This record gives sequence, structure tokens and C-alpha cells, in this order.
Amino acid sequence: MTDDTAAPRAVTRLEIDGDIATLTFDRADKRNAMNDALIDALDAFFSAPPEGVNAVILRGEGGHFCAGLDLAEHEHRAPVAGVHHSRNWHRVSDLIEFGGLPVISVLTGAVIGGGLEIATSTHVRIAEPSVRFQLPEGRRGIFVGGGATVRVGRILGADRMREMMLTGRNYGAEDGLRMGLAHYAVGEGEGLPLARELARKVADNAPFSNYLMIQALPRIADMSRGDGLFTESLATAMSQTSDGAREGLRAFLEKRPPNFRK
Ligand code: 1HE
Repeated sequence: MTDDTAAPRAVTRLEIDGDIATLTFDRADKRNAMNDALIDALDAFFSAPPEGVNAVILRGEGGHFCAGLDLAEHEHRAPVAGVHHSRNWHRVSDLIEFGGLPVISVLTGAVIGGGLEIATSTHVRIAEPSVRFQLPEGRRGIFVGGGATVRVGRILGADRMREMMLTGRNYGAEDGLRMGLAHYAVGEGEGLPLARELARKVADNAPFSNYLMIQALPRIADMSRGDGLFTESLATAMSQTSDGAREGLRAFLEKRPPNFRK
């Protein structure tokens, strides 16, 4: 007999330690392949992060970050439905990148296809030796649809991304570090401890400075040189007159660490 009232199995696990949240993809049996439930869980978390959280760590259970789009749930879609499906991934990855919280990812095992698209929406990326960065869409008869042309393309450049997709090659942690897919390459099991350390540092920054780093930098990168410099002037003037600047400058002169969240 089946129990129709049973709640569906959770696909993520959330732990909160002070002001740092750790969100873990919890579909290890499917290598954390991104099905609709997992995308919905990311949407729910980043649309309304828990009160008091100042930094987020994103990781995968079972040795893999994420094996990309769940190919078993993939269904034949009419073109318009395909556009909506892809646009939903774009909306959710924009929530991760621009939702307001700094996000640090711990990358292990598969960081493949959509897994790489989610990873490149995060702001600090730590790779363990097991990492395998890959865009195998060409072998699956599809194309990237979760933001890789923009996010991965801007990190690698269109030329290198094209070669990566055409040949389906794997890049490891050191390659990823060299090319910018990762910011840190660490030993086995060292990703989460480093993520916690970095999350603490980032969460202790002035909130408005973090806001500007996350919101202004990628936007300025999309602007012309003149527009970018003008926008920088506006951003810096706002930061210099903020509460954070008052506390940061006073703390420096008083030879004490700043406390921005009093
Ligand atoms: C999956 C998926 C998945 C694993 N969708 N079920 N992504 C890919 O093309 C990557 C496909 N996966 C793999 O290449 C391998 O599974 C891994 C290298 C990640 C791991 O290999 P391994 O040997 O440890 O595990 P496995 O035996 O291949 O997989 C274990 C189970 O996870 C198995 O299910 P089971 O029911 O047979 O036990 C697999 O079917 C399942 N599994 N990956 C569904 N991706 C917005 S557009 C984005 C486009 C893309 O992301 S394309 C790239 C998709």
C-alpha cells in the first residue's frame, strides 16, 4: 500500500550556524542531478533567505556537487516550453548571483552541465581534487540553457568554451583554478572548512560594500568604459557616506576590528 500523504523526500538540507547558512544538495543517489524539485528548492531558499543570514555555503552530498540537468526527468518540450524552462533556470541562477547574499560553493566530483551553470552563479568557488568540470551537452544532443553561454563564456571566453563543448573535455581543479572556474584548489575534504573560514570573512565585511561588489561589478563589466567609470563614481560616493564607512574608518583609527552589524 502506498502512502499518498507522505511528504516528498527533501532534496536539500539546510544548516544554520550563527549568520552562515549551508545549503546541501541531497540527491547523492542521482549525483545531485538538478531536477525540478531541486531548482524549486534553490528558488525558495534564495527568494526568501532565512532572517539573519549573512553568507551562504552551497555544496553537494555524496562527493558530487551536481551532475547537471536531470536527464531522466527531461521531457520532450515544445519550443516555447523549452524557452520557459531555460528562463526559469536563468531566473533562479540570477537569484543566486544577485539575490543579495554572498554565496560560496564547495565543488567536488561532478560539476557538469547545469552543475557548472549553478556553480558559476556563486561568488567564491572552492574546488577539491575530485572535481570534474565538463559541458557534455553535445553528447546529449542538447545545448547549454542554464546561463553558461554568459557565465562560463565570460570566465573562459567564447573560444575556450566552444572547444570545451565541442570536445566534451574534462577539466580538473587545477585547470579550473588556472582558468577561473575555481578561485581556490584545495586538498580532499578541505573545501568545507575553507568555505566556513571565507564565509566568516565575507559576512564580517560592511554589508553595503558586499552589496556593491556583488551588484555593481558584473554590471559595470557589461558597460562601456565611460559608463562603468561613471557608475563607479556613484557607487563609491554612496559607500563613502554610508554607516559602514563611518564604522570602518573609525575602527581603523581606534586600532580595533570593525563591527558592521551592531
Ligand atoms: C543522473 C544524472 C543526470 C547521474 N540526470 N540522472 N549531465 C550529464 O550529462 C552528466 C551525466 N552523469 C554522468 O556523467 C555520471 O553519472 C557522473 C560522472 C556524474 C557520475 O558517474 P558515476 O559512475 O559515479 O554514477 P552513475 O552510475 O553514472 O550515476 C548514478 C545514478 O545517478 C544513476 O542512476 P541509477 O538509477 O541508475 O542509479 C544515474 O542515472 C544518475 N544520474 N547523472 C539524471 N544528469 C539547463 S540545461 C543544462 C544541461 C545539462 O546539464 S547537460 C549535462 C547533464
